[in-house]
Amino acid sequence: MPSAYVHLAFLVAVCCGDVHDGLCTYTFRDVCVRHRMRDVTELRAVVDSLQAQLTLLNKVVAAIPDLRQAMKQLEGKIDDVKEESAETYVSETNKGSTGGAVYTRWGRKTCSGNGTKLLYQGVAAGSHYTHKGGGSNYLCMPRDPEWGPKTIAGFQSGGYLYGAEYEIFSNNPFSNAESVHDNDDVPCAVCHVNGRPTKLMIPAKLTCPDGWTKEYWGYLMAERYDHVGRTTYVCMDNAPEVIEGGGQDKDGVLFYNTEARCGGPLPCPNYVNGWEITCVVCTQ
Ligand SMILES: [Ca+2]
Ligand SMILES: [Ca+2]
Repeated sequence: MPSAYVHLAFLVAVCCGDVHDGLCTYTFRDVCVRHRMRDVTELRAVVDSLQAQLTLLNKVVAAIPDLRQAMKQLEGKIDDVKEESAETYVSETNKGSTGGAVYTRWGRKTCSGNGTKLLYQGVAAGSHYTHKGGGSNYLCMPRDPEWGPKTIAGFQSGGYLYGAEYEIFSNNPFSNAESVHDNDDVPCAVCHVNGRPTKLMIPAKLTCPDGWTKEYWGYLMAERYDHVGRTTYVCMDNAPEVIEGGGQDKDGVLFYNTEARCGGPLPCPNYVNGWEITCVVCTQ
């Protein structure tokens, strides 16, 4: 049996190998032709596949310059993002080290500016409007005072502190005029602004300089012109709140609107006689 297989293998090799046609029978030649036809078909399929791959490869090669350009642009953008990120970090770090600004929002109980935090809510106070001495600034007094270890009962003729009222009987320019009235008591909020270390109050302006953040706007208020006690000017919020139950006429330290007076160096007619001066509080 092994010798028969060897003989058969020999004939197939001769017929298909094109060595000598005389040794081949029709059957073997036919087998070989069919084998070769099948080979040719498979070969064509392989060639077609290779051509398709070659076409694809050519397209990829053709796209390489564009890809390189796109990669360069991408690398540039990555560098920009890295740089921006580093700058932001430095900026935020610096902001953290400066601690931010603190301002009093007169007439309000809360802080509503972007990034602000209420340090405490209180009531406005100061020296009596009939007193010549004492402090001249308005204070924002906490509602729950903490006392020292020793206090002395009675008055010993020191300075006196009084709560504050709106004196707006005849001129109430506020945007919520129906909610705030003459003799109402005045709240205040002390606000911390994170990351914006500088605070600025601009009288007679409603807008802040470029790059600054508006905290609030309002009307410039102080004591009345003919009262013996003077106060600092402060910016009262344009929509002030009141302290509940504080509408009686008790007086104390008072808040009056400040009106423009022409006839002097104030640049009129930009300023108008009798108009209430506005204000804006800005931070950066
Ligand atoms: Ca009053
Ligand atoms: Ca007026």
